[in-house]
Amino acid sequence: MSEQNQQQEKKLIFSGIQPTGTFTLGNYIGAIRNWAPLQDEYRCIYSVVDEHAITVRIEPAVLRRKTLEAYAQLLACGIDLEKSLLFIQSHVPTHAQLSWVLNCSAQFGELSRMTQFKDKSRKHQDDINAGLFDYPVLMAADILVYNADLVPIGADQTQHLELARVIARRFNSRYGDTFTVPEGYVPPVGARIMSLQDPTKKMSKSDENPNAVILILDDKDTIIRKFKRAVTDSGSEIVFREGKDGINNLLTIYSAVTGKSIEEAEKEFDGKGYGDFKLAVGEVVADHLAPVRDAYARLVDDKAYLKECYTRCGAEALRYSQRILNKVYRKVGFVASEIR
Ligand code: ATP
Ligand code: LTN
Repeated sequence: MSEQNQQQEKKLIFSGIQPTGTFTLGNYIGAIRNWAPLQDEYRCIYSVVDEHAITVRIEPAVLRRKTLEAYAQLLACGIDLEKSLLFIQSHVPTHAQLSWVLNCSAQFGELSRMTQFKDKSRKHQDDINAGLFDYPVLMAADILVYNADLVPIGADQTQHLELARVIARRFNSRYGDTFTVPEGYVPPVGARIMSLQDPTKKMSKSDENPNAVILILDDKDTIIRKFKRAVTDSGSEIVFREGKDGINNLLTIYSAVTGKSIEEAEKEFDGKGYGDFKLAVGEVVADHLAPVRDAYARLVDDKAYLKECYTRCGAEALRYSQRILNKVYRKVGFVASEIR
């Protein structure tokens, strides 16, 4: 089989991440680090979704800076542009164009039931804008405009993916077979990394307490200090058990980073104290993230290189998605245009 045919035989993956801050160890273990190994088996298309980011208030200068930083962080985490595409969502207008068409296949009731919308409208009561409500339709467009087969997501995004599947099926039954109905791919280990200060809450980049969150660009001393301060319990045993949320979280992190099972980790630390264990987790996390931090430092100031990367990938994503958008426009009955 020719290399090009093999390439076309491969299933297609799409995933996106919002540039709303430096990525956390939770984003990394639950999402980003799973993207790199998929690149050999699948054709992968990844995007920094800046259009999603303006559904909550963000300063224009901050968004611009964070978008470029997010792009550099993803490259530093191993997205390989020889194998995959990585682009900025607003550079590829087909997403927003398809999202308008899909709006007319999405129901008000469905969108009202989305828990992220309910959470975010509670959090931003002074700005419950239509974009916040429509967020999942743009996400559906991101995926369907490439006819992606598989979508790597964290557990919190499964409701949005299910809606994308509903919209795809509804469109197909109304207008004839057009979209692939995508499958979700939730990573088996570390789908939910918890806050170091309140281990009943997920680690989140918008947390106001910096000690609760490990950022992938934190230096070694900072990482070790944050783990030393991690909230645990009044016991002394390093075992994964109900009620030991702090220790469970640290064991999950240790296991996700070293590749050892939880049982192996429990054995390794049998008889040791919490202090030693926290230090060991801090060490392995810092060593694991060091190459990411180094690669990021090399990339982030090379604005010309970043521009060349996102321009090339964006142009290719546009070409690819334009074909699918044209088909959609034909199916819904828009008059063919020579302008596009
Ligand atoms: P924010 O604080 O801005 O809401 P966040 O840190 O919660 O952001 P998102 O940008 O919503 O993260 O998510 C990016 C990706 O990282 C998603 O796929 C999400 O499922 C995953 N993710 C986020 N937090 C965690 C976590 N604590 N554990 C595992 N995966 C996570
Ligand atoms: N909603 C996702 C980000 C996102 C996404 C996508 C993920 C936007 N479009 C398409 C997968 C596929 C989030 O907040 N993590």
